[in-house]
Amino acid sequence: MSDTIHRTMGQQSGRRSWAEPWKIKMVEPLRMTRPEDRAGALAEAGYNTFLLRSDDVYIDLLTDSGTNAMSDRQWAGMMLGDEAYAGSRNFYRLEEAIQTWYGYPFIVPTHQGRGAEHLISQAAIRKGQYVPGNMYFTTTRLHQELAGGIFVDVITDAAHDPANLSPFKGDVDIAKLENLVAEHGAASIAYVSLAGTVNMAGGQPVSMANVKALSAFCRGHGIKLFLDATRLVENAFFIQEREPGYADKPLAAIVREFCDYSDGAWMSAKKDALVNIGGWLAVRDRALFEELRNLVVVYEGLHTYGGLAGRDMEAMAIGIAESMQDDHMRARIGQVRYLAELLQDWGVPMVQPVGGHAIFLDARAFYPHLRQDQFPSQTLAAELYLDSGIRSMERGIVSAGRDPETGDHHYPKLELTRLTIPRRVYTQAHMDVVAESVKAVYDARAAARGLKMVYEPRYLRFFQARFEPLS
Ligand code: PLI
Repeated sequence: MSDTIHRTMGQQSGRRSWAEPWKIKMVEPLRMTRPEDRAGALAEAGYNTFLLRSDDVYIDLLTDSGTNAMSDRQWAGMMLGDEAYAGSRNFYRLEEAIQTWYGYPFIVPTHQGRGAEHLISQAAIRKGQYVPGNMYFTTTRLHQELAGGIFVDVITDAAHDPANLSPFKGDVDIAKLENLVAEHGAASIAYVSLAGTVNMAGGQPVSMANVKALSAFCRGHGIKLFLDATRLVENAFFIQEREPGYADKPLAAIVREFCDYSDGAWMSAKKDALVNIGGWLAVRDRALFEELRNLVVVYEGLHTYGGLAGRDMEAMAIGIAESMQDDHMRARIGQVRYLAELLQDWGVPMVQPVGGHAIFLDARAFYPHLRQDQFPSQTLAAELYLDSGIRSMERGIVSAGRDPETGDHHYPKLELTRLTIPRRVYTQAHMDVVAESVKAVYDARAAARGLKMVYEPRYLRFFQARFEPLS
């Protein structure tokens, strides 16, 4: 039990609670849903929470991507949008923010993270090259594969075990990378792709010691190291909390040191950076930058807007600075932990330790009677929606997709349902409602019967696949 945030402390003397470092200025009404409406809406959505209308959702924990509440400063910044086609002043503000906080000299804006993934994959991967990474992410791996790359998972084994309590389950197992290089040669590696707080592993962080060792290994072999900085500030929070020598360092300094070990980064700004849309790609190498800056005009937009409005770049520049504030991050991750503690008290199985952006329920442990190809995580997401109108996301066999060579399902060890917490959006009372619904679904777990997939799109199938209940 955390000494800072347990709810029963209200009865104890000497209580010192934390609270969010903001207050609410505007509210967005939610629609309360009825059970009979939810059953119809879910059937119409093919039992896929991505296909629900948001009007049919009560508490939306599908994702923390683009669902952030912006600050009054960010909204004020939106009014300063310079919508010139070329050379918008907001681009220069964004460029300066990325140079200041992340430390890379050359910046390319993109409409969101996958736009940046597309560009870096096209520019830096040759057909048949390997792209080692600390677990796959759906869009990242697909862009690597579409560029002719072969993704290789080099994350530590602990990441695949929901019960393993290691503090840095996002670390690369450098021995796995050494083996890959020994077998195929350094020239066969396009680059190493390292994500902060590994999403598919449950938001698990990478240690500073690991990125340092990885950087030394890569430099020794002439291999580039690129970061997925989408949730790197959240990663820095765990370094500050868990890694010796970092307790007194501000998050901003930790982020900067982490980036110093890399050759470049991309980011979906829709997460850490507290905006609703946006992304970027940044590198140290001028020649690579010239290539990326040329590609961006083909796929995204001119190199000073990359598919974004000027006002979006302004909001992003302000959001980056806000994301680095220690008080903000303490409250953000504190809320995730608050929900986790409620659920843990009831014995609900989840990935441990709890990560930065979400609770990842362990659907295998929830539904041991379902086979993985009966889609336990998808089933759990459907049951939660039926119970209370809470929307969550499948992160298991459906998300893992198929092997491009064999066409078989990937069978990931982790079969998870993600309750993702948007930043600065919901209150503690919402978290109570969520916890109680998860408990109700857990209590009824023996009755769950699983799903069959009746429609499967070719790419990123989890977004649009349709299911029917197994009878
Ligand atoms: O959704 P995009 O295109 O802005 O970003 C893609 C992306 C890249 N890297 C990582 C670690 C992500 O988590 C990510 C998007 N994540 C989503 C949409 C999510 O729900 O987690």
